[in-house]
Amino acid sequence: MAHELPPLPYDYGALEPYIDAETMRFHHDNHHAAYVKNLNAAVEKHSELQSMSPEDLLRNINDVPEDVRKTVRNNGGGHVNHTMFWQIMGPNGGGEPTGAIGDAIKQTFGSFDAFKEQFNKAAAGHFGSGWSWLVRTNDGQLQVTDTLNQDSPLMEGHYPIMGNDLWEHAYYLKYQNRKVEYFDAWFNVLNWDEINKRFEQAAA
Ligand code: MN3
Repeated sequence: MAHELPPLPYDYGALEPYIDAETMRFHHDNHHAAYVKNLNAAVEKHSELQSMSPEDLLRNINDVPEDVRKTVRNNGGGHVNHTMFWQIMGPNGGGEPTGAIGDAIKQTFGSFDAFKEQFNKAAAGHFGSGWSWLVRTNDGQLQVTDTLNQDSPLMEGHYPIMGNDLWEHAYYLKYQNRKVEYFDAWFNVLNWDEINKRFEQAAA
């Protein structure tokens, strides 16, 4: 079964003024679509990969045949990372985290502000393209981390609860070199209900 580009769960302009409609349109319709297309082309060559979810492909990346491993890593990662990215954002988002993830963040980092500072420090300190993450590690801890390119925390056995896209395509049209401004603005579009759902899935 072929992998499919999930529809954006809201209008292109729904995250204005923090993320502009043009960026969202290019990012979803072109960038994410390309990851899906390339992933499908790669798994087409190996029937045993075709029944695997994109998450399972990443969890088992070292078992993926070598001729397509890098393509699956980059494009499977791109597909899974962006699918998460659209879901954890939304209109009327932001504010303090609610529910279980709000409690867990306070417990781990001391306060939401301290967490946000650490998260955005990881984003600002990341060189080149990649992602900044809040993950649940394989031993059950919350941790801020970052990955290169489209690498997924799933490859390390960690569960990505939320992540920000540090590629220039995510912000350059509106923010140009002011990426720290984008990292800060991004917290205003977070959908904490969805992040709570992912926190539950992480523990399951
Ligand atoms: Mn992207």
